[in-house]
Amino acid sequence: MATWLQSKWRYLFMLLGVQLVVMALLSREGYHKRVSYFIRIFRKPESGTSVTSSVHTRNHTGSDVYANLSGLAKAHSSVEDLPYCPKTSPLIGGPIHVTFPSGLTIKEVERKNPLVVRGGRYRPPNCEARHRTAIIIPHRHREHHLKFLLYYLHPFLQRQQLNYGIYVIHQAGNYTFNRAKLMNVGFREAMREEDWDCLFFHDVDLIPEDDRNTYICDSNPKHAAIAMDKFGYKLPYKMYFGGVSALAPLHYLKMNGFPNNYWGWGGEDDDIGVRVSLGGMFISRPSLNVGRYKMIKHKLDKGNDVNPRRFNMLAKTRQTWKQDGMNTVEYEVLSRAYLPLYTNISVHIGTEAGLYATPTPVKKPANAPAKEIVESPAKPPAKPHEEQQTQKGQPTKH
Ligand code: UD2
Ligand code: MN
Repeated sequence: MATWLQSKWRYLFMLLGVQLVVMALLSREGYHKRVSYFIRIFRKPESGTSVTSSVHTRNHTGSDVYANLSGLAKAHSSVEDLPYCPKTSPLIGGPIHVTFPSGLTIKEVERKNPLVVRGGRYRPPNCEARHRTAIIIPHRHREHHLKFLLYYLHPFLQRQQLNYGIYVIHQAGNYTFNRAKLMNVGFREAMREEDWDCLFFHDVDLIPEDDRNTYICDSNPKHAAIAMDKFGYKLPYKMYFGGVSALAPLHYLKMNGFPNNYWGWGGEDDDIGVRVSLGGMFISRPSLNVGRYKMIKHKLDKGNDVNPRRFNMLAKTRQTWKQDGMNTVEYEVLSRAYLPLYTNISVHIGTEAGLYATPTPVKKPANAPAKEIVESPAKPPAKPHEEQQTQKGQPTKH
């Protein structure tokens, strides 16, 4: 009996030894995430910080967005032998519980998303994704909202088994904000990196509340944010196209992208909606109980005053859409940073008068611009920019 036990122990120790060697090798090969996953299996379940435990709380309005993901790990070393993911992801759980705990940090979001790689990229570890989706987020001075969006969006997209990437398009400087032009920049810069088959144009402050709202494209441009808390979870009007929309690259080019000349708040979303029909397409929508979003409460930002010309401009979309859009967008990328949770592209987009002309004296702030912005010297004019198209930025006519 004793000798039998002894030999059993010997085998167990040998097995453990082999495992340790394998883990050491994997660790050296750079498979840190896989190794730490194995180590986590042997440890007791995480107790969680106050932040995570408050977000983990399940209640009748939905489940924790991270609930279905804890078992995911990189199971295959080579990508070639992966089977396609099922048509409907088994990880989808329906309604998601959304709260905004004050103690959440970006480090915590990173920790919760161990399979997201540099630049905010992800692909399902166990199967080959059927869809490649880029998320384009227009941004300036909303880091607080961005943190919450990343906290919810990463696991939301992982539940849908997508191959995805998150791009934050940061408008440099303090000139009036231009949401639609930033989207055009995001489209070109994202497509330059990867052959995405769908692009989601996403306000930074909108959190999806149901993961059946799949972030893939339809055969027509899709308006995804149709039921928002701020509008009583109803569509405010039929042609509404604001918040979150999804277009395949072909849709985007068919409507000449988005307008570049809406500076300040409002109107650009309706212009985009009109462009969809001018491009010979329809607006598709998910159902009201699925296209649900919570908007983080906020005031109108500094530098994004209501655009008083928006109604006049909207009345002319039929005449202007072919002359202003993706075919005329010009900008200068100031920096591109592949951060752990997203790719940050800082961009100079100029003003109404063009890329480098200053129409009215712009008040320079006393403090330095945001850290990631690198004010690069103007490029020599002889070397044409890939961004700069044949037509120069058109001063808007009023
Ligand atoms: C509505 C629309 C939005 C857009 C806007 C008018 C909803 C939910 N959204 O949003 O899609 O049509 O009206 O322009 O109805 N942003 C910054 N920094 C700024 C200003 C804006 O990052 O200083 C970005 C950010 O992604 C934000 C988005 O632009 O979510 C829209 O701006 P907003 O949130 O101030 O406007 P809102 O909520 O009225
Ligand atoms: Mn908003």
